[in-house]
Amino acid sequence: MTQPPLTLYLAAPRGFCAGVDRAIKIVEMALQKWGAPVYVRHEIVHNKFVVDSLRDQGAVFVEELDECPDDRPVIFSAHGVPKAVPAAAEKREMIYVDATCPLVSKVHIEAERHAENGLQIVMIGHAGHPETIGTMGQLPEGEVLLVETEADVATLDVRDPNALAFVTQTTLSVDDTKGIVAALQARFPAIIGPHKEDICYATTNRQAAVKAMAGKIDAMLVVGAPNSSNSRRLVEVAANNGCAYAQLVQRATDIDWRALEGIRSIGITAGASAPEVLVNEVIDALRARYDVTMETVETAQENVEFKVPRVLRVPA
Ligand code: 2E7
Ligand code: F3S
Repeated sequence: MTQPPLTLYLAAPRGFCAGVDRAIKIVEMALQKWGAPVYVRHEIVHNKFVVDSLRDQGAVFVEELDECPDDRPVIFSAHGVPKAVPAAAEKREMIYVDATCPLVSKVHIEAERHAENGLQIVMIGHAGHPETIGTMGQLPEGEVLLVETEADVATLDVRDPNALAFVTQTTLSVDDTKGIVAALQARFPAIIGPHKEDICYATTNRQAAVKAMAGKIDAMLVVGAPNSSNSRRLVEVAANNGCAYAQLVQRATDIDWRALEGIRSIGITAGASAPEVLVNEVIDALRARYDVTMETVETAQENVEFKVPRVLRVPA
């Protein structure tokens, strides 16, 4: 039986970023150094496949430090943690390793520096997301105000409109954030911020690749988890840029084949926490049903690498 033709556009860059790579390696190194169990506070990155495979190697995932025993090492996830978390680990004399992405640590330092200069901070981010909780938790409660939308800017109750700075989550929509930053600058002309925002290179590049293909595809599949902020943004970017059907899939079994009926072209990308094996699984599933012609849509090349500590340092 002949299969219907399908042009598959593969986004590049896609999938793992340097911060994810580093965080996973830190867990693997900790398991090698200390043996199982090694505790990990929060999913090291938001991907079930990654978490399950580390769990198989002896990692134990918990949400709070209280759930860890004093005498086993604990790793903090790539998304970052409030200052209170390492402080509590130190008080309990625990061994801990911080796998926070260096680009998130940079934002933490930025926020602290602004506060030292007497500025109140506005964080653009998603309420309840661990990165937002971690960044806001670098400073005492009330020092960081959260805005999620342009509408939130209008109702912000600040201490002094002339002593403000903003920081952002690293995985936001580039386009939505532009609007929020513009609204902040319009209401508070003296507000200080980074050159544009704190959205990281990986988020920016993955969104740009999706944008470049969104107008020419009938459907878009984003490989990623429902709790992965950057992956969900990729679905939105596709939908907002002319793609009629954009769906997040954790793996091939999530594909809704009925929804794909009649399509002639499809785009595939993956969030920063989604391993390439899952992308290949999705491609194989498409190949089983269609006569696939593949094209890569490359909008940037990435060569970012973050050093993994050679020896995991135990805090003094
Ligand atoms: C850390 C940071 O684990 P993710 O899906 O996280 P998000 O923040 O997108 O939900 O992706 C990797 C990652 C991205 N940002 C890890 Cl701060
Ligand atoms: Fe870091 Fe950006 Fe990845 S903040 S963990 S490089 S998505």
